[in-house]
This record gives sequence, structure tokens and C-alpha cells, in this order.
Amino acid sequence: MDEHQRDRVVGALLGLFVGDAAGAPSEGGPPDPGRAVPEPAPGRWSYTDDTQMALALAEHLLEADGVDPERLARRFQARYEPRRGYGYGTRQVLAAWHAGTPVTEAAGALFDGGSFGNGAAMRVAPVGARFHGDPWRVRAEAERASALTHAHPVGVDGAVVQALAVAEALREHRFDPQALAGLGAQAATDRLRQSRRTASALAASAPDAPPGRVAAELGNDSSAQRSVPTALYLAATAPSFAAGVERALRVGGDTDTIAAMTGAVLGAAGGLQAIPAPWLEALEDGAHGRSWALALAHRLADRAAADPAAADHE
Ligand code: F2R
Ligand code: MG
Ligand code: MG
Repeated sequence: MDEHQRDRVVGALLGLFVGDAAGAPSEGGPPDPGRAVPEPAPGRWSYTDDTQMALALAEHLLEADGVDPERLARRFQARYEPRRGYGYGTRQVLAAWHAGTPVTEAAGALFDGGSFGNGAAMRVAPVGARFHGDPWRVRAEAERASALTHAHPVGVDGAVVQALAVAEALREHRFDPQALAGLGAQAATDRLRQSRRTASALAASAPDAPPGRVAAELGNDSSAQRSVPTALYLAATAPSFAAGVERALRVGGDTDTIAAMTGAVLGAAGGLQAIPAPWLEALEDGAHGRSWALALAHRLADRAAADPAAADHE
């Protein structure tokens, strides 16, 4: 793995962080073609559950060779800060673990068949970055990392597709409409296959569709099937990292999460250098802020570089 690929591992993680922090203030708002990225005052962009869980997952991938559900659950618990705005289902799972429910049993008790929320997809980029040389491994590890909180097949499928998109962007140094179309065969559920097909068709016919149309046709809510394809459409059609994240904010709804997923794919394609420097400077930098994320990302790149499968893709 060369220096450029290492930079793209770092870009995937920091791209997620930047997208989440830039999108957090507008989460829940309507589509708005005039919405701008917040003023990038140094240290002022706070992250939410998307980044907190992604950093916990990255930490876990450095302590274990692959996803170990018991240890990953303990990482999520150790890093949990309620003020970061976690989804209802994930909060229930964390409470059940705290009460002593076995870690692999809590998620199945939610929503009559498990959650299809986007909480597994929003945090999964470190898996795609770490195992990018081996798509089969990406799939298997993403499934294990997701099922802990999201037992519904669509919740897991959204995370698998998002992780594969990050891995592909990192390997190929781009993520375009052709790559989006190619991901279709990777979706395991009818719901994700269909919504990904709609995203692919929109990327081909209207790569610059207005935010209201993107929200109406692809979705902007916190379900996996109505947010992962939206993020991938935006990543596949964006002329730059900045434009992709700004468009994600304009789509409205679950803006922190859609921008986090768009940012992870665009960061994986373009590396850290593709992210505007003032946006990186704007990230909060407390105990587990920007410096911590950068250090983790570099260590993740070291791990990925030591993987024989990564060498096959240089
Ligand atoms: N929670 C939020 N945002 C609201 C609060 C933010 C506010 N600014 C604050 O400061 O407090 N955002 C985060 O939640 C999303 C990820 O959600 P996750 O972790 O997947 O949670 P959950 O609850 O499992 O799923 C989300 C919703 O989807 C619906 N749903 C899921 N499965 C369902 C099923 N089987 N049947 C019916 N509905 C289902 C529910 O409405 C869930 O609550 C991200 O946006 C993250 O940023
Ligand atoms: Mg969030
Ligand atoms: Mg969100």
C-alpha cells in the first residue's frame, strides 16, 4: 500500500467526521437549495453519535484482528455520551447491555424484528478502510459490526453496501456512477437493491438533481434504505468533497448522517487532501476529537498496509 492509499484511509475516517459535524446543525430540517456549510470557526464543529461510534469501531479494529462482538459492545459503551444524539433503538440496545442482556441478544428485541435504521451504516467506514483489499472480508466484518445494534436485514445491508463503497473508492481512487451501478449486485435485500437501482438511475439521468427531488426520490430519513442510496448518489455525482457534503446538507432530513456517509466515500476516494483545510481545522479537538481521530486513522492505515490483500490492489 503506497502513501496515497494510506492518505485515503485517513480521508475516509476524517471525511466521515467532517460530514457529521458539518451536517449536525441542520439535522431534521427540510430540503433547502440555499443551505450552506456552517462557518468553519476553528474547533467549533461538534460531532454526534455517527463519529463517536465510528471512532469506537476504529479503536476496536486496532485492538482485535476482526470484529469481536463482545469487545466491540464494550467499546461502544465506554465511549457513549448521551449528549451526542443517539438514535432511539441504539439507546435501547446500550441500556439493555448495561442491564446485563448478552451483547448479541439485545438488538433482536427492538421494533419487531430489529432496527433498519442507518446507525450501522453511518459508523461502518473504518471497516471498509481497514479491509479494503478484500471485499469478502469487508462484507463479513461489516455484518458482524452491524448486527450488534441492527438486527433487521435492511439495517445490516445498508452498512454492508456503505462499507463496500468506501473500500471501492479507496482502492480505485474514485467513486463514480459506474461504481454505484456496480454495487447493485452486492445488496442482499430487495429493499436496498431497489433503492440503490433508483439512485443509480438518477445518477445517470440527473447527476445534479435539486435537493427536493433527491429527498423525494431517494429519501432523507434515518432508515438505511432511504439514506444510504442518497449518500452514494451524492458521492458518485459530486465534483469535489466540498460540493458533495454541501449537497448532503441541502437534501435536509438526516443531514449529519447522509453527509457523514457521503464524506466517508469522498474522503476514501480523494484522501485527506481533498477535504478543505478550514473544515478540518473546524473540528472539535477535545479528548476524542480531531487529533484523536487523525491518530486513529493513521494507525488504521498502518494495519491496512500490513494486510497482504491490500498489496494486491496497489
Ligand atoms: N437520533 C438522531 N437524531 C435525533 C436527535 C438529534 C438531536 N439533535 C439531539 O441532539 O438529540 N440521530 C442519530 O440517529 C440516527 C441513527 O439511528 P439508529 O442508531 O439506527 O437508531 P434506530 O432508532 O435503531 O433507527 C432510527 C429510526 O428508524 C426507524 N426504524 C428503524 N427500524 C424500524 C423498524 N423495524 N420499524 C419501524 N421503524 C423503524 C425508527 O423511527 C428509529 O428510531 C442517525 O441519524 C444518527 O445521527
Ligand atoms: Mg448523528
Ligand atoms: Mg443523523
